[in-house]
Amino acid sequence: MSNDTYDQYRESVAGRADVSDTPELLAYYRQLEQLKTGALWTVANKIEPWQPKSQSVPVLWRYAELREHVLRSVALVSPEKAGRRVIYLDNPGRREVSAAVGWLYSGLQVMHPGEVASAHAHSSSALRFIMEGRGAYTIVDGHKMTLEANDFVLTPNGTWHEHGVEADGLPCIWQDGLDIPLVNALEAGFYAVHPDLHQAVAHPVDDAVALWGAPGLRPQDVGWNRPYSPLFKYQWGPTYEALQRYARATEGSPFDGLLMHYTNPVSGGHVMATIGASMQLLRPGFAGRAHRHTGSFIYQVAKGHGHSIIDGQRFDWKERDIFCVPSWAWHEHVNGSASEDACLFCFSDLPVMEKLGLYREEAYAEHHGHQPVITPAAA
Ligand code: GTQ
Repeated sequence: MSNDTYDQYRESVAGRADVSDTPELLAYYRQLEQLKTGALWTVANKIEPWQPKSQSVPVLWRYAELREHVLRSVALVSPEKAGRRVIYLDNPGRREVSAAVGWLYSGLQVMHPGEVASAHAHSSSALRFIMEGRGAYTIVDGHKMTLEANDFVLTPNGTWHEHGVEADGLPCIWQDGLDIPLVNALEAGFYAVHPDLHQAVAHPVDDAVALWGAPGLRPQDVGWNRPYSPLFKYQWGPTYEALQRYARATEGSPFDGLLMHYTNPVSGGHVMATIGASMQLLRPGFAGRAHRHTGSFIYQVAKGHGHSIIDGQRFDWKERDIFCVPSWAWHEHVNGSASEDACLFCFSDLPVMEKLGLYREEAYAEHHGHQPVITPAAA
C-alpha cells in the first residue's frame, strides 16, 4: 500500500473494531483466556495503531547536571567490580527495557587515568562518542585506538572490546550508544568475557584509520566482508572540516542543515547493521523546519548552543547535552548563535528501519513548517 493510501483512509472509523462488552461476551473472553487465546477485536485498535505512538518521551539530559554525578561514581565503584562504570540514560517511558529512546540504550562511562575495563564481546552493537578528558583508548579485536573529544568509535557486535585511560591522561567521560533493548526484544543477546580479561594489541595503534580513513582511497589487497565498517574510528577534525566544505558547496536540507552520515568505506552504507550515525552542522542563525520520521534518535551537542522543539516542547541545549527524538515525533533544530555554527552528533536505528522497509518521513505543513511551542523551555 502506498503512503497516499494510508493517508487517504487513515481516520475512517468503519472497519475498525467497535464491539461493546456484554455479559455473554465477557464470559466468552474468560473462556478464551483459559485456552491461552483471545478475541482480536478486543486488542486490534491497540496493536494496530493508525500511526506510530512512541512510548518514549522527549528528554534533554543536561551535562551540567549529570557530570558531577558521573564523576562521583569513580569513588563509589571500581571498573573491575562494575564491569562497566556507566550512568545510563533512563527514558521515563522505557524504564522496563532500560532504553534512552525506543530500542536504543545510552550511558555515560567514566574512567580515571590508569584504569582499565576488561575485554568482553556481545551481540549488541556499540559506539562511543568522546566527551572530555585525555588519554582514553579502546581496543577492538586487537586494534587499539586513541580517543579525543568528539571522536566517534565503533565496537561492532561480536568484537572483543575493552577501554582504558593511559596513566598520564586525564579523567575521561564518553557516551556509550548500544542497541541492547533491540537485541533483547529480538531475544538474540549473547555475552562473553574474554578468557584473559584483556586482549593483546595485535596491530599498530590507530591502524584502522591508517588503512581505511583516507577519503576516497582504498587500500590494495586488504579484504573486508563483515557487516560493519572496518574504519572503527572517525575523528572530529576531518569530520568538522568535511562539514565546513559541504556547507560551502550546498544549501543543505531545510530540516537538518548540513548533515553527513558516517559511512562504512567499503559499502558506502551505515557504519553498523543496526546503528547508524551522523554529524550535522547548523549554520549561524539556522532555524530548521519541522518534520517527523520513523526511527529513534539520540543527539549529542558536539559544538555550540541552540534549541530543538520536539512535539511542541522546547529544549534548550548546549555543548555536551544529550537529547532524544522518539519515533514519529515532530522535531526542528535551531542554532542559538548568529555568529558561530552548531554541530549535532546523532545515532539511531535508521539501518533497521531502512532494511525492514519501515522508514517513513513527513514534513510539517502548517505554520510555515514550524510547530507552535506548547511547553516552553524548562528553567
Ligand atoms: O563498554 O561495552 O554503557 O557492554 C553498556 C554495555 C557500555 C561497553 C555500556 C556495554 C558497554
